[in-house]
Amino acid sequence: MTAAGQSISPAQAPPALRRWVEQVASRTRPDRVHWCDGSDAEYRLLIQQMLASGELLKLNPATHPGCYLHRSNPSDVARVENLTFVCSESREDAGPNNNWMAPAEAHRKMDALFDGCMHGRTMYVIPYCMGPIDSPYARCGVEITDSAYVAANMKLMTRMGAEALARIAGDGSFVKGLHSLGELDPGRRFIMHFPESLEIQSYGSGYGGNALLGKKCHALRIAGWQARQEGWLAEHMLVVGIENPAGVTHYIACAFPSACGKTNLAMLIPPSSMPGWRVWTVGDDIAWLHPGPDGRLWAINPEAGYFGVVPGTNVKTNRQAFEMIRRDTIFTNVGLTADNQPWWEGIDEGKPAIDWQGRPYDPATGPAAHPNSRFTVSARQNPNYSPMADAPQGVPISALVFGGRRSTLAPLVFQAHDWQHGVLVGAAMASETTAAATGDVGVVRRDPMAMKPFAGYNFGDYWQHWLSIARRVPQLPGIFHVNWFRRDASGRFLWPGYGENLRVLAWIIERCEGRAAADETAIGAIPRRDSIKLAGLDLPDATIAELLSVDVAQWRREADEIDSYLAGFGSRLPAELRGELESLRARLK
Ligand code: GTP
Ligand code: SPV
Ligand code: MN
Repeated sequence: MTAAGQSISPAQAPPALRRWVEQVASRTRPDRVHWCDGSDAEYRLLIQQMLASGELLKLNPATHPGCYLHRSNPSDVARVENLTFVCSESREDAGPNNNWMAPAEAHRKMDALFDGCMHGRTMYVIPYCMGPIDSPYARCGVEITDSAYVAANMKLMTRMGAEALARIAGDGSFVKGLHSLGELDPGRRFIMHFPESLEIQSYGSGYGGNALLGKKCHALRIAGWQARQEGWLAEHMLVVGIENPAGVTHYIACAFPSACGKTNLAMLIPPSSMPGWRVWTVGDDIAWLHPGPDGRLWAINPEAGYFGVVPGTNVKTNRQAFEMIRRDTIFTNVGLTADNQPWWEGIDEGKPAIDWQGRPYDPATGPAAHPNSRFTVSARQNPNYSPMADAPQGVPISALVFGGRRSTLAPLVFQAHDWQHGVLVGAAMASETTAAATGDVGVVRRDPMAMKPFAGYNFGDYWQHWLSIARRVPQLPGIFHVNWFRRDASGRFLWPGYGENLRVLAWIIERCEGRAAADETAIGAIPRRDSIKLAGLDLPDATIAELLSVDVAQWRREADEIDSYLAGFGSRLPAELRGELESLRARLK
């Protein structure tokens, strides 16, 4: 069976792929099979079909050309961490940080769910490449899905179609991702990972990281497993180039938990009081980091688009992102104005008429846009897309930055003493939960390296792997920790954030160049007041002092909590990390 309009034929696929597609089709029994070629014409066709079926609504073409709204089922608006499983042969390999199910049991469960589930639907076969097509670090996969929305999003988010298929034929292996919307019933929803057989199976959700399998499922959970075996890292990190007024560009990679500012930092606009500085986006969510031939750590962005948080985006916080999503963008779960423009909390213009569920807007029934509403847009629409973003070898990394959303405790910025201490700083990260996943919002939880939801194996082994990077990379990047989210007693943010974050990044880069001054504290090196560029920023001295202070009594309690968290990993916890924690405690005495 083939569908009209497709321009690649199954005959071009390697036999292993053809066989798998046939097996899936005979289990799921779709009415049609469409092999995606990744062309613009195919994208337009998908859009037309979704407009006809009601899966998409066309937004005001005068103000938002090429923009569409998709409304999710209201029970399907975020990642579902409690329904996400790592199905390794051994439970210990998945670790206490993952839900685990035995592979045989998971396959039985999923086979039953997939049985006949695509009857009446089209099955899309989506070959995709994570990373530049010609990069030695790129990896391919194929997602089979019965969702046209997933196919259209994959076109924007990955290098999808004929070129990926050609690379798969050459590579000889690929990640097999099988996805069905099913009944969108939270009681029949599972996101399963089989790292040993490079398989992902996802049923019952059409949302983001649950359904776009190239993203978190492949590029973090499965790739992370492979990275450990092969000596590299797959991380929940943005990658950005910071160009100073002398024209020197440093690349940094930052791990912040979901909805904690990666896209915004990756697209940062320098404040007017920092003339000559420029920021270049390489990636906004995921980095694959490899020891390079020159002894440095190099990064590629496996993705080709952004699935970004909409609320809070406005001309002041991020004009660049705001302009980028005025054309050729798919919006998911935003509200609408009376003249059919997208509307969200924090847009700072217009008025909502319809909420994200399609009801007349009523503030009593909640926000107009869902707090986890998103835009999907091709990275090529970003005016500051780095010319190095498509480089096959990636970019060399000068600094790694961890960060969380902490209203207290964590200072604006500090630097780890060395790599091993930096691994502890990452492992000890904690952050207030956000709407990016189902569950409570605003509760502090441990989120090591911003990977709690995404590490596809035991965190104990993961930290050991991080420690081993020190032996593989002679010129290690510096490791830092930032916090843009400190609040005062009345709940207001102490730090203005967004573009002003460049002041902190400038200090980080100057530390890496050995130029900026710092005071050593128990937790790490903190900027001297005069070594951080504060000119043009109207912040009271007392606020700066508070942002750069270390409350030793509070940190002692934090060290106790870190201790009991790390103890949960038992014998898999690396001895070096335990030693680092003991050193931290000694410094806090
Ligand atoms: P994921 O896509 O879920 O991984 O999120 P992300 O880390 O890319 O977060 P994003 O940049 O989309 O920001 C999430 C929310 O935090 C948005 O509502 C932003 O407006 C807000 N935000 C981003 N940066 C800052 C900042 O520096 N300060 C403050 N106060 N808020 C910020
Ligand atoms: C995140 O939650 O970290 C995201 C969005 O980037 S999702 O694609 O749903 O994972
Ligand atoms: Mn993310």
